[in-house]
Amino acid sequence: MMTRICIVGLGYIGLPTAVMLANAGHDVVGVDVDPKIVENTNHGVTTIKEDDFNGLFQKARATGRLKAQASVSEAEVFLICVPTPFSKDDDSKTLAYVKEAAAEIVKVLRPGNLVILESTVPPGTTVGPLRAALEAGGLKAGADFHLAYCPERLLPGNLVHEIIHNDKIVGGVDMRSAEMGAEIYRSFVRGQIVLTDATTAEFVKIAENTFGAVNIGMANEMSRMCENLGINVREALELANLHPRVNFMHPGPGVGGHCVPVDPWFLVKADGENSTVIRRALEVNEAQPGHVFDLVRSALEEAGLSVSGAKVVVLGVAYKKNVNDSRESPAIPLISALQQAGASVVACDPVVTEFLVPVVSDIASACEGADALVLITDHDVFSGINFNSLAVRNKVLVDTRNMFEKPDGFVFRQLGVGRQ
Ligand code: SAJ
Repeated sequence: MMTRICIVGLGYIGLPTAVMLANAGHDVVGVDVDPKIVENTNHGVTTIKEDDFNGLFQKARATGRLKAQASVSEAEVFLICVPTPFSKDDDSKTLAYVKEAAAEIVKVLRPGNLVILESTVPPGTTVGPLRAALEAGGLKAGADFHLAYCPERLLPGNLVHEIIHNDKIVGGVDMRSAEMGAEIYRSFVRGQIVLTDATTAEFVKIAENTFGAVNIGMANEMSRMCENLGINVREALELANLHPRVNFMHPGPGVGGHCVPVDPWFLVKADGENSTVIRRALEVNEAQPGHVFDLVRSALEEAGLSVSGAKVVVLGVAYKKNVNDSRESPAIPLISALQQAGASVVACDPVVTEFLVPVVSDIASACEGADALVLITDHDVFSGINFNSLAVRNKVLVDTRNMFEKPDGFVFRQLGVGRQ
């Protein structure tokens, strides 16, 4: 059945969802406050670089059922996919965009409509502030209109596959709302669609990213232990993972991206008394770039150099391999620590084009005259580097992802690998 759907927020989640719904036969209007995004969407242009996405986007446009515009208009279903920024010392921004979206929707909300929130939010938001904002127009959620929370859980880099095949949690403020939400997603989701209440669904979303943060935090702690014990953390954790009920993730230079280092703070903020393990894991992960700095300093010292005055090349500024996204990347605090200690830093990343400091994409020219190289992101393009062909001034390499073998003649440090 064709439904008129208005999606507020045409970002990394909103636009792909709009595309899937239009291709499934719905009449979709996408709304964004950024006029550039509206114009681009209407001209078939997007910054989302994901396998198979562009084809689906162009197909949706060709149906004539996908349009973008600046303001919210009447629909049967409203989907909110806006950012929910987090700041440790200022809670006021988190729900600002959700509330703005709700205020726009209220103006056109009719009895029988369904409103779905996809953005990650503190548990209690849907039945609390969102419901209150939507009821400001006089209609009651659950009685006059329907309201559900349906979190996204898409992995950047595998978006198209996951938007179709992942299981979807649909949390309603009442059963009818959850059932109506499920019906919308059923038009393109092939994974299971599981119904629950809105607050459980909000909690589940954050619990998923908390699992990642705590697991990686444990691996990062163990990587320091292994350095002290003179063993290799990756080998140790791979062997531990042979146990049928153990599943360690990997240690690394720190945790970036817009989800894993951020979302668990919503739980810590909401219930600090019961989130000691979670808070500690976040702090361990946040301290990891400082540990990488120590590895760089100790490797430079072994080569008779100091950080001050050294030219240090940071290989990779993306938060993870093969993506052009550097949000919350551990490269950011590492670069600022190196600069504060007097190093001159060159950021080298053939995948990322926009970053806080200029990025050099050519590896050989970035490394010319370098005193130390430090690998932060394990992009595939770095795997073939022939270190001895680079015109470095001093041979020092720090590998935070266990990507390389020790190149001949180099002082070599690997995160989580102790020296025996
Ligand atoms: N990382 C490690 N060790 C690992 C895995 C990741 O240090 O074993 C680091 C990465 O280098 C990166 C960060 O963690 O800096 C996050 O990377 P990621 O690939 O785990 O996650 P994202 O942010 O790209 O996507 C996450 C995914 N969630 C989880 O892995 C728990 C995705 O499934 C979520 O739906 C998405 O966040 C989201 O939207 O919340």
